[in-house]
Amino acid sequence: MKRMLSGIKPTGQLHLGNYIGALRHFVENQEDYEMFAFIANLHCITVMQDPEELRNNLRDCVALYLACGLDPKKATIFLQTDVKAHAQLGFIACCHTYLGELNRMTQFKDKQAKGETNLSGGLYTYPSLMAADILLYDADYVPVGEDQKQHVELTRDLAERFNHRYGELFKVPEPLVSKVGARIMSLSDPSKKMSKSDDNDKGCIYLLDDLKVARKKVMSAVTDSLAQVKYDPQNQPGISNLMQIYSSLDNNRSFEEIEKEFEGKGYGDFKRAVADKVCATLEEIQNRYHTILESNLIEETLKDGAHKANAIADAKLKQVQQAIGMEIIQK
Ligand code: AQP
Repeated sequence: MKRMLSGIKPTGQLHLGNYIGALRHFVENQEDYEMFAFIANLHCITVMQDPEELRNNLRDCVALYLACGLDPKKATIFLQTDVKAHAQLGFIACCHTYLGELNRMTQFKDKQAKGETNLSGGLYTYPSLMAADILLYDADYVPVGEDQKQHVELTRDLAERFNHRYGELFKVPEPLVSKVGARIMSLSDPSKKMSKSDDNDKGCIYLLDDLKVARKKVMSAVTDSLAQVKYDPQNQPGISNLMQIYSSLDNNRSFEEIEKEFEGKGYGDFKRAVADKVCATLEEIQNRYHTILESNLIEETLKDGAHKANAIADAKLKQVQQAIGMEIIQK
């Protein structure tokens, strides 16, 4: 069975972009692949976190993985820090990454360009850690949103570099980026990605948003004055973004079908239909989330997941350290 790995960093509350671009694919893929889904709690401290908030976000992130449909019997769900090999291989990967490569990573460049100050060394080198996350498990595929594709490409380069220098060590993974929903945009500014760290809350629908609040965010989403429901990201970015959301939450219905459904209707009708779909999805997830919080499924899932992940990651780390010549005694 082919192996797949992906993670989400709990830098805030998970949002609809995380669900559409990543989580729903984890859930679909757990049926056909050996799925590893982790919570990237090392990556999330690359930007300053409030400890209390982080603890809550971590718990919510695991609960939401489960509430969205990840099944601990089918997928290995674990916390990154419960598997120490991530940090260890992360450092080794960092030592094999060129500064030029890190300088080209757009996520860091974007934050720099926005004039953000006090950016950490961890944020700069995080693509190397992400490469280690993937390579430890010899993942065949990595389902990601569009923004993370560049990091998977760096991972491929690093895998090939290691294999060339030390002999066959790693599988070269493929990024899996879905055609629809790989980049859900902010509802209040469709030129920007929907993001946990967006200062403007109105643009981002959180999976745990109150349903009335979520509905209001959709109803006040920025559109245009062309008065036609048409998929045209260039000229109608707001409407096209809502169409991506609508299609993703309705079995990936084609844009042509959606255009036909709303031919001659106003934006109000279309937004109401999108809001209905969003609220139905959120309601289902939230109901399961509350049940999960009252059980001990979170603890059980993480314990079991860490056990399974450690067995694979430790063996791979040992193999790498031996190949590099970092160990004296061959255990
Ligand atoms: N807007 C999005 N549309 C589609 N996919 C998205 N993803 C994130 N935002 C969108 C995908 O979700 C997975 C987990 O991402 P992450 O939380 O680890 O990191 P991120 O991409 O940096 O997400 P945010 O929300 O923008 O976080 P902050 O604000 O902390 O930087 C990835 O597969 C990602 O592609």
